[in-house]
Amino acid sequence: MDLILCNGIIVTPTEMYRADLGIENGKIVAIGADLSGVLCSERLDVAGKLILPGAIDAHTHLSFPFGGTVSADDFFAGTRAAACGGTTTVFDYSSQAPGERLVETVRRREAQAKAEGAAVDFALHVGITDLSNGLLDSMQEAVDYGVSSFKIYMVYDFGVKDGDFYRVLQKSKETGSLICVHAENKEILTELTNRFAAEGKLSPWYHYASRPEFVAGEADRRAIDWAKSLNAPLYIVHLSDLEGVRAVTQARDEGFEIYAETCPQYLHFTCDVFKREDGRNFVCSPPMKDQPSREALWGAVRRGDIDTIATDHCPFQQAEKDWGKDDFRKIPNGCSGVEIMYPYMLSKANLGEITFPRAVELCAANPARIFVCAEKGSLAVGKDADIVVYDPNREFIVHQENMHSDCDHTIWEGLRLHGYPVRTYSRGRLVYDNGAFVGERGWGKMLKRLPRKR
Ligand code: DUC
Ligand code: ZN
Ligand code: ZN
Repeated sequence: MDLILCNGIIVTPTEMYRADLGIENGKIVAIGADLSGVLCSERLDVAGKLILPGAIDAHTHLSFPFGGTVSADDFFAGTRAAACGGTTTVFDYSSQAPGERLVETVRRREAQAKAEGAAVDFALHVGITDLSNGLLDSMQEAVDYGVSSFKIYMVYDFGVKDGDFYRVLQKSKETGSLICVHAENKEILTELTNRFAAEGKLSPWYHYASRPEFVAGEADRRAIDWAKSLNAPLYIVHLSDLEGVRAVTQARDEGFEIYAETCPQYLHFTCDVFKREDGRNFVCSPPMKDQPSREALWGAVRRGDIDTIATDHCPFQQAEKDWGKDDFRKIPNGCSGVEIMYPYMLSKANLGEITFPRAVELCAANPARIFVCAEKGSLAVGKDADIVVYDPNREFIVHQENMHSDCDHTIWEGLRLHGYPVRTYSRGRLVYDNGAFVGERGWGKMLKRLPRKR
């Protein structure tokens, strides 16, 4: 074997147990109570540490053209940051250009990721923006190529009309794909934005005030109703609000295949951040909501009505955020998160707020299952050796200087974490070691995924 991690505590979605874990040619090849008799090139004693599957961040925007600029992290910088936070697979939301067949979007972004040099493995979802001229039929080509998830934006200039969303949902059933939706009511948020602007109310607080709870909740309910009417699966991205939690929970109780993702920023912050002097740095869509929503999200995380944690990682440089210092409409929407997701959730586990198996389920096993990444997301023989060694006793305070993104600030500045990853392996290769990125540009491969079972 190439490497044996000995004496660690293995964490799966259902249990934690002491074992040795062996790696060969990038795969997990053995898990056993005692592998001390097995020949290997390197043996690492990880007593007192947890051995976890690498996380999967199913929601990032790398090199994303948005808000008059491009997000700060390209495929290399974003995946370097991911590796240093124990995330070994990222999904990028790649947007279809007008008139582009969806498989062309995939090929274009795959080439871009290759040129920029991803440091860990990645997969793509495609944001559908144009359904003219038979482009709906091109969903099948993308699925055949290995991309079996698409996104619909109910907001933004590039969002699609309700009827097109409905057609995509219907087509997803035929193609074995999963539709992810950014649900907010565009008409209402535009009306509120214009009203506040006319009244000269342009501070970052009005980003939230123009997109309050009901703007997301109403759209969540509508999207879920359409999926229910077609009996099509639906995945709600970045769920942020109490009404949305209720809608998801109810639909699931009724037996519908509705999945929900939330992000650390909605679990940790409330809309109060928009009153801060640096409130513009927190502007993302949907915005963080009030305390009852935050509590509802934690409740759903604990009882299993939220399936995944992802980040919506889409950072912009301080100078770009400053464009909207006096006018929230000019702030590029998005924040950093990819490096902090797993440490944040694991720290919550370490503090007893959720269990370690639940953190692993939310951050690794569930995204692998929902988005059909058969080789990822769990510690089992035959899986890719995407592994995190976690020290539950290491205290860590987030500072811009100890992060690995190309962005020049972080909304997580000063966050105190209890426990932190000390090593990350991507397909058996060490990519992060005790504070330092030790991986390589271009190591990451694109995952081609199978369609979902129909
Ligand atoms: N929301 C953001 O904040 N940034 C990127 C796209 C999105 O929907
Ligand atoms: Zn979104
Ligand atoms: Zn997003």
